[in-house]
Amino acid sequence: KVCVTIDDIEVSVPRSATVLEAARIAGVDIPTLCYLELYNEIGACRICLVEVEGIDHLVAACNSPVFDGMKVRTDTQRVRSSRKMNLKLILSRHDRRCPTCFRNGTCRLQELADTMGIHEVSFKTSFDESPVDDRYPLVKEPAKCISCLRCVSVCSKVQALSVWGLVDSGSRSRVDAVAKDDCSYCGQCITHCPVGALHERSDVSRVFDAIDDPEITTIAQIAPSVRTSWHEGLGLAKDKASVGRMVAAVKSLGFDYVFDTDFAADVTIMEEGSELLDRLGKGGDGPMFTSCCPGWVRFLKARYPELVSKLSTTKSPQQIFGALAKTYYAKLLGVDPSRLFVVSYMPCVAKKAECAYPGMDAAGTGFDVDAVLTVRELTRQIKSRFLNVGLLEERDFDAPLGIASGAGHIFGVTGGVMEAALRSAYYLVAGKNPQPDAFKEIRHEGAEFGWREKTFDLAGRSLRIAIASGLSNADALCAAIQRGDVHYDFVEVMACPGGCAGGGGQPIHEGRELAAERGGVLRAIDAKSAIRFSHENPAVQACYETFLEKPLSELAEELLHSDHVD
Ligand code: HC1
Ligand code: SF4
Repeated sequence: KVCVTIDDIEVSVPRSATVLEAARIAGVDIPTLCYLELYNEIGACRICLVEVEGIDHLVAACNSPVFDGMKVRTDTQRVRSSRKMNLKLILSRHDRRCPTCFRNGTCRLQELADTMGIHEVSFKTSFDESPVDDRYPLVKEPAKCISCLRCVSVCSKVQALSVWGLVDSGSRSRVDAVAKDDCSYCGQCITHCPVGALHERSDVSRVFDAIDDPEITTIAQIAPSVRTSWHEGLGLAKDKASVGRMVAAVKSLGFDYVFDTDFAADVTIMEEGSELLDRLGKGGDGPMFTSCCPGWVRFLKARYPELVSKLSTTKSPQQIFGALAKTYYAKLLGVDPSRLFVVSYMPCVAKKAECAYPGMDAAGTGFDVDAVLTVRELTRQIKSRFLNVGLLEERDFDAPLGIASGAGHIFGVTGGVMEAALRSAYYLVAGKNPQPDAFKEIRHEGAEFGWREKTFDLAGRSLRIAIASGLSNADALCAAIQRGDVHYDFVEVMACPGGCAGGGGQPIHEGRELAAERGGVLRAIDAKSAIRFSHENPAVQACYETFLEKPLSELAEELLHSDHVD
């Protein structure tokens, strides 16, 4: 430990600490902009400048190490005016069209300009006027980029990809996509961008158009983890943000039916659990990979094409929902499936790409899922209708595609798909249920997500499983499988750290990672669920009895499986 003085406050801090960390220990707030703990400690923006006794120039607090006896001043006239000057220079290269920006209200640059008292910028303004390309689910707005390099760091360090890079030099240097085809569309660059330079393609108006069309029956499905975060951008207190109120809010937008993706997650388990036992029975070369995360599927195809055959052929719950909505449910309604418009509310950007993949058209209407909106887009929709959500009366999901088990709910948290699958696979092998929490050892404690492995006894049969979230963990796991260092029967991978709870379509909170907290909400919902097993979901049982017949039936294969080839 070393002794450091920050603005007359003496603190003892680890020798490896930075000035920023020491200040935080002392309870002194130093403003930051480009800084991202662990991933982007590069001092690029020069907003965290401080004065250090004995050093002539100001230093960036985020990447300057402390030394014993160090005396730091964080709020002198010189510090304040230098920070202001640096922020004005950054603002002069930014388009400053705040009122029409997706990040209006959640932008770190906007917040800093306000708190630092900058309400005019006299420098000549010049920003990158390259056109915006919105053909892809993930959109870059060059005019808003401040070259903080957070996207570059998150993409490479957390996701083991290098889609973003610094191009050109000098005053022309800027961040651009340098390996576009490798993009998994996980959206982690969006949730870590401090400004509006990166965002999802907006599909909001397409959805409102469908809702307003009297000829169209609109159906919404809501993904597991949306129920943990839908309120975050609305300023709605947690205790008011019940699942029933979320359903009421989505119904208020004008949908004819509001259903639960978690119903389809239960169907996924029926298919994927049966597929696993089938593959094990055939003694195939393991492991079987889960395939519900399109970010992971894109990553595997790009990085490890030789492992693609190990992906489960079972479609994701989003796509199973779409396929069943436009076949099974269209029949129940007596409506031509071409008159149905299915909208998914997802914590995910990659799902916008998934719904348009070849083969995701089981009903022959073009798309089984017509539009995918992120939680942020849901927030915008609710706000645009001036809904006072806190006063809405709670509503139930519609039946039957709104009935789900606890196993379906935990899909949205890392390890959840695995746990749900094991609960039903045990039943299929043993002919009786395990304890619902029999496989809880696979769960992560806290927010340190990574690669975990375990061997479970499945009624006398030993099953080696692994889970990973975050693509750098997935990368390490795939490399180990290829080297033959590890051997598993079943592997769950989610591209985003913590699973969909930490998804790239979730609300953004500068510098705060909420995946663990949101995941805990899903675990609590599971624990309180009357039904804990996918195979006990009565709506799923009815769907098989009256329509699909049984898991892996010819119809189930046709509607609910894909070979991931495109
Ligand atoms: Fe997910 Fe899934 S859990 S992939 O994260 O398998 O997006 O929440 O909807 O499809 O169910 C996302 C979440 C989601 C699918 C399910
Ligand atoms: Fe999308 Fe979830 Fe995968 Fe992230 S983990 S890419 S949010 S499906």
